[in-house]
Amino acid sequence: SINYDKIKTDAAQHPKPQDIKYTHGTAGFRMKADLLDSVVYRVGILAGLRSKKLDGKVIGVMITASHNREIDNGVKLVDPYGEMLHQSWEGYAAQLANAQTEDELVEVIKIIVKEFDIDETMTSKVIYARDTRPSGPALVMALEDGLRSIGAEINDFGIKTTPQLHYVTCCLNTQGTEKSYGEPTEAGYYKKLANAYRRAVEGKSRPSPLYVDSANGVGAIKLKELTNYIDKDILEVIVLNDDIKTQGKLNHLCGADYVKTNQRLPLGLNIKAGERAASLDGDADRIVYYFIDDDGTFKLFDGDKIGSLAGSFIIDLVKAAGLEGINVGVVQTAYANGSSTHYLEKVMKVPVSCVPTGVKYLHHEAEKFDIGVYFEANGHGTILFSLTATKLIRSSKGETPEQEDAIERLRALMELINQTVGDALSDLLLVEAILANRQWTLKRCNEAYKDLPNRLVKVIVTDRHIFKTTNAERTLVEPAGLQGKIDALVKKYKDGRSFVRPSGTEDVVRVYAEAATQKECDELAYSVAGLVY
Ligand code: NG1
Ligand code: ZN
Repeated sequence: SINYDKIKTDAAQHPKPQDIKYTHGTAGFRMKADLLDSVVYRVGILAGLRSKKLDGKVIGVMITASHNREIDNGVKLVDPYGEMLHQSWEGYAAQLANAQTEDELVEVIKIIVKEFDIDETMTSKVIYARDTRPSGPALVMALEDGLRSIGAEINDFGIKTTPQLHYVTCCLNTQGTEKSYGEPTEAGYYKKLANAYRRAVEGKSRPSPLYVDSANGVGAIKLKELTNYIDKDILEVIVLNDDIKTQGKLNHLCGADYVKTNQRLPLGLNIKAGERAASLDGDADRIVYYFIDDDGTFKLFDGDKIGSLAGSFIIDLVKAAGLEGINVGVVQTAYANGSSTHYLEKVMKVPVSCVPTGVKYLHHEAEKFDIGVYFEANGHGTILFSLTATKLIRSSKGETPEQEDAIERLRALMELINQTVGDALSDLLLVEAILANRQWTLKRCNEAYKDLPNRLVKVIVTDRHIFKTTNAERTLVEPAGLQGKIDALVKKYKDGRSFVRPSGTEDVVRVYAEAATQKECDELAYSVAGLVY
């Protein structure tokens, strides 16, 4: 059972700094790395408790700050099938992190044990990984101390992408069941994706080379590893921004977030007209594509575009397979470009739902469809196949060679897509597979719809917690009266849309605006920001 004296002694080695209030946001805990030691130690304890509660199922812990600065870091828990930590535990995670003394910490642990009726004698198993940040190794040591304090079995998965950790966690917990997700190793991950890719593009000619900006992060090494499993005749990837050694380079003027926010090429990548490239983020769970148009302009193909491309491809395959009974839906957040929503609903006739920001909301909503496609505009997303759809696709036999071919492509896509979480490497293969199947250039894909000009601005406020939203974050309920003022501004602009919400990962309020022209959209964004400030 739990040794509370040991916890008190161990915890004293990882004291909580005074005067800091930790918040558990959409991505777990995230802040400057030098403030995270006590938090990560305690997350180790939390992971052990969570595993005990779930009868010894394996819990994942990822140490990363994704697209944020190199000096930041973060920690998040992964539930047994790759989902984010269950919501009912988030409040306790924050309480654990904020317990000031060792005695208070033990009190919170006892509350958690009682609240969730945890069997203290149950074994607990935890697997963890980290990205390439220099602060990673020290934080892993703090995590291991926490895991030892609670007596968990530990499994160091090393330097990995976030989605690789989600994959392996899910594999470990589904081994030998009907939901078995794959071989629980890094090599198993590459083999699964590579085989699926080969099947998905069978008989199709290879797309032109893809340049990849890997943000000088973990994605660089893992993408190179993945391409070693794939024949050069079917995929040619040129990995750039792969310097994970030089300090200060991670996400600096490059990576998916930089490209999406600034709508320009990253440093270190000079593509020419007609060429296409993609950028990963610091833990390789986001990807955005782009190309240079014939007139030399930069064209972004972001998460909305990828989601729409994937959604329409899957719908066509389902039809071609004669499996119309399978319903396909798309899930977006308020940040989805208005044109993408219009295209999906009005042109593709697909049901589209809008949910609050955060993977857990998107994921849960996508589970309501037989095939649920979800992508955030920033490039984080995946596609979920329900158990019913999976079984149907696996067992169906086409009546014609065309039907059989479509069914086989769907089977390959089910394997290709990392269904545990958005995965830049898996999504990269998905986009490449669609390009090969359609025999389209990215420019051709981009013609499906034209993005409305948009602007996202950060506003630093004294207290972002006073901003409360409803209607999937599109409407402010507090501070009272503010929404009315925003509405009045929006009304002045053709195709105008704007909303304000507090960030779940940074100490800022975000303002988003869209309008018919970039000038009007910027004007709208900055006047709404003026109201918030
Ligand atoms: P916040 O900081 O809550 O806006 C950001 C992203 C989310 C998601 C999370 C988790 C935007 C506008 N927001 O959330 O989409 O990716 O980080 O990393 O991009
Ligand atoms: Zn990320």
